Amino acid sequence: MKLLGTQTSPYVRKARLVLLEKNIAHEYVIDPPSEPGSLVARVNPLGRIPALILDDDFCVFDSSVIADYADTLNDSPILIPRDDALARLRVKRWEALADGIMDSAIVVRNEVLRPAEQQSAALLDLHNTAVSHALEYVAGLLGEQEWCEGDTITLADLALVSALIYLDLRQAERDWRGKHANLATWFDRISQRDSVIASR
Ligand SMILES: N[C@@H](CCC(=O)N[C@@H](CS)C(=O)NCC(=O)O)C(=O)O
Repeated sequence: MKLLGTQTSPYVRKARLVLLEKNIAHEYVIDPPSEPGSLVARVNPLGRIPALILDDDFCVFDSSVIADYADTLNDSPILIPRDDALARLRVKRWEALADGIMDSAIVVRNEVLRPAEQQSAALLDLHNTAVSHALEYVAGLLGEQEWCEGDTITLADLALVSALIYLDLRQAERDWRGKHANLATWFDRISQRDSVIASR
C-alpha cells in the first residue's frame, strides 16, 4: 500500500503513526495535492491528503477512516478498542478533539497566509480560541496519566501528538507548554517513540 501525504500535514502524520506503530509495510509518498501532476487528485475525489492506496488501487480517505482500517490489519498493538464500545467511543472522542485542534490551526494558517488587509480578525480569534479551549480541555482530561486513554498507547495518543507537532510548526509563539506542564511532560515522553521520531 501507498500513503500519499506531506511532511507537514497533521492528518497525514496521524495516519502514518498508525501504520508505523503497527509495523504495517507501506510506501510513504510525498505528494502535495497542490503540485501539478499530483496523484492525489486522481485517487481522491476530495483532493486531500492523507490518501491510502491499497494494493488493488482502492483508495482510502480520510485520516480517521485510514486509522480505523489500518487498525484492523493486525493486533499489535490494538489502537482502537474493539470489544468495549465505551472504551472505543472514548478513544474516538480524543481523536475528534485532536482533529478539531488541527482543523482550527489550519484555518488560522490559511488565514494568515492571506494579505493582511484581507484577514478576518474575527475568524482568527474564533479558531485560536477554539485551539486554546481544546488544549485546556485535553490537558484536564490527561491529568498525570501516562496515556490519553487506558493503560497503553491508543489512537488518542497518536492523534494528539500529531496535533501538537503541528501547533509547534505553525504556532510556535503559542506557549502551550507553559500553560499545560502535564501535556508537555506527556509530549516529551511520546516524542521519544520510534514512530514519532520516524514521522518527523
Ligand atoms: N478530515 C480530513 C482532512 C484532510 C485535509 O484537510 N488535508 C489537507 C492537508 S492538511 C489537504 O489535503 N488540503 C488540500 C491541499 O493541501 O491542497 C482527514 O482527516 O484526512
